[in-house]
Amino acid sequence: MHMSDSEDELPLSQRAAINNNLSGLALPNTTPSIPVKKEEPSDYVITAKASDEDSDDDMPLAQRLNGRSIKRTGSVKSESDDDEIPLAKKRKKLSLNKSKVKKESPLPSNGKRKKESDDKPLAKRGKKESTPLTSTAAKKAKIKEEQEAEIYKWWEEQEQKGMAEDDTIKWTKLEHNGVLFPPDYVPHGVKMKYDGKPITLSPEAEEVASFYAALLETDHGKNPTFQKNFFNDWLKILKKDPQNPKITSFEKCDFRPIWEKFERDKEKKKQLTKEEKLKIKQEKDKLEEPFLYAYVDNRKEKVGNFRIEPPGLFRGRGAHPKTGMLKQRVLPEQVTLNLSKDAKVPPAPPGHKWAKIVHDQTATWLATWKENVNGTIKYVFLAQSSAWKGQSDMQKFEKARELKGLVSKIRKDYTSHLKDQNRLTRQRATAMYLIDRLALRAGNEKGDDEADTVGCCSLRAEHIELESPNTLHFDFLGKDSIRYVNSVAVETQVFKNIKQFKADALKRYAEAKKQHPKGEVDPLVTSLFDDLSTGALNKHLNNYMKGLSAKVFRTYNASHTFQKQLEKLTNKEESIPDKMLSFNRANRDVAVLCNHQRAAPKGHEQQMGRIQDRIRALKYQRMKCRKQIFELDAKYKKIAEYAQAESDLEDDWIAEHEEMLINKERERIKNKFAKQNEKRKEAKEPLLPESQLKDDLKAVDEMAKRLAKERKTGRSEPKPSATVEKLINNLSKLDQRIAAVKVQATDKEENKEIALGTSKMNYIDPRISISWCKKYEVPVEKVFNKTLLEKFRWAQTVGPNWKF
Ligand SMILES: *[C@@H]1O[C@H](CO)[C@@H](O)[C@H](O)[C@H]1NC(C)=O
Ligand SMILES: *[C@@H]1O[C@H](CO)[C@@H](O)[C@H](O)[C@H]1NC(C)=O
Ligand SMILES: *[C@@H]1O[C@H](CO)[C@@H](O)[C@H](O)[C@H]1NC(C)=O
Ligand SMILES: *[C@@H]1O[C@H](CO)[C@@H](O)[C@H](O)[C@H]1NC(C)=O
Ligand SMILES: CC(=O)N[C@H]1CO[C@H](CO)[C@@H](O)[C@@H]1O
Repeated sequence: MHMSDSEDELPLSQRAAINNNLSGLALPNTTPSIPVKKEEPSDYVITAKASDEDSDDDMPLAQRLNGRSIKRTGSVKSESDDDEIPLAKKRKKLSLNKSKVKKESPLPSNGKRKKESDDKPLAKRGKKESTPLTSTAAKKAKIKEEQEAEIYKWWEEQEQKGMAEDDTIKWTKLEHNGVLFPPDYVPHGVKMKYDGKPITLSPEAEEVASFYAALLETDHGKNPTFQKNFFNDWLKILKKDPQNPKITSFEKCDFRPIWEKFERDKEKKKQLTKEEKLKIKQEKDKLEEPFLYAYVDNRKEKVGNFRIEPPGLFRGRGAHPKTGMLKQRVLPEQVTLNLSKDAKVPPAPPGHKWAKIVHDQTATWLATWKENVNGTIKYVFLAQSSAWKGQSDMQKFEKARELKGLVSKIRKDYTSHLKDQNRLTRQRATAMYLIDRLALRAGNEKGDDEADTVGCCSLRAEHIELESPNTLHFDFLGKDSIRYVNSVAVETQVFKNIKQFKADALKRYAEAKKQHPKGEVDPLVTSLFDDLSTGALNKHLNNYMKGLSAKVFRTYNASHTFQKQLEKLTNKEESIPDKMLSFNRANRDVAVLCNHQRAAPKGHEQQMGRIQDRIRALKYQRMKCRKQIFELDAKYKKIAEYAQAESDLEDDWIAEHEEMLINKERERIKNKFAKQNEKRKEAKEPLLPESQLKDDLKAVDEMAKRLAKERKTGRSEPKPSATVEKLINNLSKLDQRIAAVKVQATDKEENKEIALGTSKMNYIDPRISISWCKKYEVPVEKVFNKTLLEKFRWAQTVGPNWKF
């Protein structure tokens, strides 16, 4: 049971976005803020949006200046206060060599728990020599071992070289096979209707119509913005081929015939046999195989998402103004590959050529292209488990730990600057306070075409209400259009400052209105921090520590809070499910802090219902078990612990449940019979006679009769082999299982509107979780799924007493 996989319940569209992040198809997220990143091809204008979860915080200054800049008013001597900042503390070298790590992970002295696990990487654990291996298990273990031999354990090396962050050389040899393109479109020929009549479309127009038709019954398909954007783009495609019918009205379009075709396809797909499904999967695997790995300095590394996203209609999160627009097919002519000079250039698909082949040794991307809807640059990187990603992750968390040592100085500085004469300094100090205390994003400029989302520097007057004496009420759309609503009591001086900035902003608004009574007023007029740009803020942060950004504050706060909460909540004596509940609660506190909210998953109520059913089914077993004990020894009837009734099992429910059990048993017997005969058929042995099935089913009828009788008598007949001891043993097992499922239910309910994955993946130092697991004897697999285990392999070396 993986309690952590909250993303599984996300609506598909969001899941896709998350997977996208996972795959690394995004800007690198740990690059320092000021220098223009080498990884970003400079000949593109990069929109102030990256698909990676948080890369916005780190938007380099130069890019920011590409966009509109908030007007600086009255910042007379604004740069001078940089001089007041003490030199950034010298960065401590990462010292994660082996001996140090060992020292940090002493085994517990009580000897209670000398597990093989402590210093071994996870992949080596869990393989007990004593376990007899079946031949397939042995094979699997062997493959695993071989794979492990290929893992580059960079964290065990003395010197940390090639950290992904700077513009140093990252590789001398880089080989890979490029990217996998989605298959070409194959027209289905199903005619949609226009004005009630079937129409014939060119393949390209049919393809785009089909994108919409597939979504006909979804919220997207019914969203007017989505419809409008789709329709506009579709008209352009229709005009490309003069043979296409003249279409002018969306209302006259009837996409249902295509939708129905897709529904039929779905049905057919469901009916495929196992073999057919396997064959499809094998074909897909074969197609993907060449792209799975890259070779970096002759080291085999998994590639992240090497698949070019197929064309489709853009969905976007929140009320994205571009929702429904056509995301065009990406052609090889748009894709640039990064390889070493001596590497073989992979052939482009037949009839095509690559946009460019480059040999950028400072870049860690393998391929890049520009997506047409947002104009975002997409990259193919190595997988999360790769050395580059791991190194940049580790560096990110080391940076956050470094901030731990600096934060009191930073706080002291901004606290005194809150009252500075200089307005910019005051604004900056106020923003710093919000970033530090509220874990807000820095926020950057956006083009008009993006959903209206803000971070700290782009807060406007209308986003904060003030309540005396010192409470701020925030309400704005943060990144990915997630609403941030929060009320906080702040320091008096912060309250005063915000009050002043808000009054100034409203005054500017009134003046602008006076000057252009009819025209629309630029919303930026009401910016609270009108003197402060994200770039200037980041520059200021960099004076404390290279690479310090709002994101480092978030990482620091998230990790710090998580560790503190974990320590507070975990109880050594608890069961593992209870410990996991504590873990998830600490994770939840962090997710709330980072505002990682989500809409309750669509199936949540049903899922909760199913869990309740499971609890009831277990209670039913417990009830039967108790009654059987009474049959064997009536004295237990008088012991309160055994005598209690299952209060929430109603008679009607019991009858229904038993009917279900009986039907299930019947199905099971029939299936077993069919399977046995299938096997015999293959082995050319004589088949079992139908009469045997009949006999087997008779036992079920008897079970039904017995249960019906037991319902009347209120007793239950124990198995012939049953003893009181065995039954009591079973009873206590049932108690445990019921408790575990109840904990799971609580966890799920508390998780309903919080996404744990993002903070776990991006903000919480994995070493905290791993040392917690070691300290409290919780298997690491309970807290990290497979992806995260691989991603955080480097963190496995910490011991139970490691501290963030
Ligand atoms: C455009 O940006 C949004 C974020 O606002 C993102 O969710 C989406 O994936 C981007 N679109 C494409 C086609 O990449
Ligand atoms: C983290 O943020 C919270 C506010 O959400 C704040 O109260 C707390 O002081 C911060 N903790 C650290 C360690 O920065
Ligand atoms: C105890 O539980 C196990 C598993 O649920 C079951 O197979 C067994 O028959 C039970 N023992 C008795 C004596 O009923
Ligand atoms: C593992 O968890 C992460 C974050 O919690 C999630 O994004 C990812 O999809 C999960 N992967 C798998 C294979 O379940
Ligand atoms: C897209 C692109 O060409 N990016 C970079 C690739 O590497 C060269 C240097 O080898 C850079 O100049 C490019 O900007």
